[in-house]
Amino acid sequence: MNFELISTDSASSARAGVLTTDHGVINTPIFMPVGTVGSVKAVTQEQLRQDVKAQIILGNTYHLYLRPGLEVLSAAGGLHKFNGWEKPILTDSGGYQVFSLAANRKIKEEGVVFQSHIDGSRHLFTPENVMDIQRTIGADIIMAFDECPPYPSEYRYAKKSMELTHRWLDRCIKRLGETTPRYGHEQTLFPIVQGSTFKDLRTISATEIAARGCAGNAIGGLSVGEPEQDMYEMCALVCNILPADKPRYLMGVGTPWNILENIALGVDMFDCVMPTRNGRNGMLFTWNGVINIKNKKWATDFTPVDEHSPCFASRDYSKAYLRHLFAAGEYLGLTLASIHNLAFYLELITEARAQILAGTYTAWKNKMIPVLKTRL
Ligand code: PRF
Repeated sequence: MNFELISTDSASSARAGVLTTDHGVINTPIFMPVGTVGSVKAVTQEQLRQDVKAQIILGNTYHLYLRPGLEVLSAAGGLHKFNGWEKPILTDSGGYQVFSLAANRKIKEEGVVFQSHIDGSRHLFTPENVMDIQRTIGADIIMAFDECPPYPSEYRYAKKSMELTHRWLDRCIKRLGETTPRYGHEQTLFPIVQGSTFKDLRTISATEIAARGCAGNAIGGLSVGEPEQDMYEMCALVCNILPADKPRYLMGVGTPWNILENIALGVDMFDCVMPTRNGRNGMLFTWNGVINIKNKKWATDFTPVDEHSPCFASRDYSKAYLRHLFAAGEYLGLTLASIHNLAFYLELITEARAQILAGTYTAWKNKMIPVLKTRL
């Protein structure tokens, strides 16, 4: 994997770059649609390519390991072959899902014992087997196995958890070094900074993670319920410590305005379920602000969902029609809302990149944020 920085904003830490993987090039900053089980919910791979213009998608180790399982993924020749997505894939390590989804989880030095949310079966995730599983899935970017402490956490717990995450990281690095890619393409490890909302812990964690010299770095443990200002403060602190010549990935963030603010702090990569999950719930993000499409006020509004978007799902269907689809419980509503929101996120981040390249990012961001937050 190679990362080339093209431009840095003069008034902020925003950067534009190019990340090259064996499955293709990613222009940064980038948003990665979430395809938890190897499918971005309600959206086809064709639509992701053509309409959303996704450059990379995310999968989850936890879900893919439980279903379809490693036997099927291995026989398929990896996730790219299995789901027909030939562009880059990043897999999260399960270090987050095991805490948010699994039952009866127990954290030990060795790893995490948990029960499947599907059938209650018992499993053990260790840094070593999580590396092996991600090798088998065949992701281009592999995440380290971490613990994401809840918010709020006691200082003592956050410190112990962070230290465990660092020890697990060294085991991840060792295991990955002892194994080889299964399908011929390169697989790159991103370690994850933790430390909850404690500045000294974040400083220690970012310093430790930077010292490992990995090809890219991630920031975890944010957007877990802390005030937005705390997220920005931690993100700024960590970005100032992580190496400037490596991509920085802020995990699980966030709203359109969160993304613009964190780009200004030096983040290059984002993922979040919000455009798809909230979309399926009728919440649409547009260039004019936020729409609740279920609202009665749209019943006879025959204007496009978002006239500023080139995407068919935003331009060729009216708010009234989409509201009707939601009211009638039609599957097409879920698909159109998901495609619209994802296309919007990709348009927004593509425009952010253009503004960085033009040297106008900060002024543009400050003008855009109040518009994006408007409740229509
Ligand atoms: N760790 C991992 N995945 C994550 C997170 C984390 O801290 C978050 C936190 N926002 C989202 N996804 N492994």
